[in-house]
Amino acid sequence: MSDLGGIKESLIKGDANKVKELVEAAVKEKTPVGEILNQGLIAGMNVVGAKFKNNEFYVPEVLIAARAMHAGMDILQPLLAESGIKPIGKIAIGTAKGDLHDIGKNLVIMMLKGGGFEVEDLGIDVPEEKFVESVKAGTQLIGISALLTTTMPSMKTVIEALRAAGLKDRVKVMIGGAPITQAYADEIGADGYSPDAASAVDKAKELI
Ligand code: B1M
Repeated sequence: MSDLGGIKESLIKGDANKVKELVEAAVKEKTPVGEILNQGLIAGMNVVGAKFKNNEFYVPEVLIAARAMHAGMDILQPLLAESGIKPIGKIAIGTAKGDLHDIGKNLVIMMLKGGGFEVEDLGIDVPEEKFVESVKAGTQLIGISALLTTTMPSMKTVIEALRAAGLKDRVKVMIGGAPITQAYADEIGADGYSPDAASAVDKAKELI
């Protein structure tokens, strides 16, 4: 029998080799891919998210767990495409134009992937045109991360560009980053704000 609990626990511990080994074994035993994903990898990442929220885990533990999740996802990804399991939604995330900070953005991406979303990483210093293109290609939620007070205004530019392209009612915009607040999100017309990577998953589920 597949050790889905073992996958979950190894992911929480950040043991990428063990996660890979157990996911491979589960696939060999013909365990449905959705079960491996939901009861193994996503279940583990949910615990990591909760521990991060409660300050029981810090950034390094989350990054190590995320690496373990990737080790499992690398095996499941081609099988997921074949099995027709649909992700919860499609999200594109980038760091605001002019901003090179990406540690927080990468954490948010890891957590969203762990939460069952398909995530496109648009990278750092992302101009508004790139967000617009991604919405044209079917993205349902745009995520923008900013760490500098000087790059915060470019989040508003993205929202304006989406409006100008007539796409704003097709997509939700979520923002985050150390200097960002709910008040700022309200001010620029963003649909959501989340203070940390774990809450970003809840917010994305609420918005999509
Ligand atoms: Co920079 N930097 N930095 N920096 N840097 C800060 C942000 C700063 C606060 C340091 C300081 O002065 N005390 C300051 C900003 C001041 C301000 O604007 N108020 C600053 C500055 C000034 C600069 C430069 C201008 C320095 C210079 O060159 N003179 C320069 C700017 C470069 C640029 O972007 N154009 C610069 C450069 C750099 C490095 C390249 C050296 C490096 C970045 C490396 C990298 O990211 N690959 C760096 C770093 C590491 C920092 C600090 C030390 C750490 C940032 C970080 O990664 N935090 C930072 C000081 C600090 O915070 N102590 C600082 C950890 C990360 C997990 O947290 O990103 O907040 P955070 O993400 C959180 C939440 O905010 C949230 O979830 C994450 C996890 O919980 N979240 C989201 C983030 N994005 C989200 C998106 C969401 C939802 C939630 O939805 C879409």
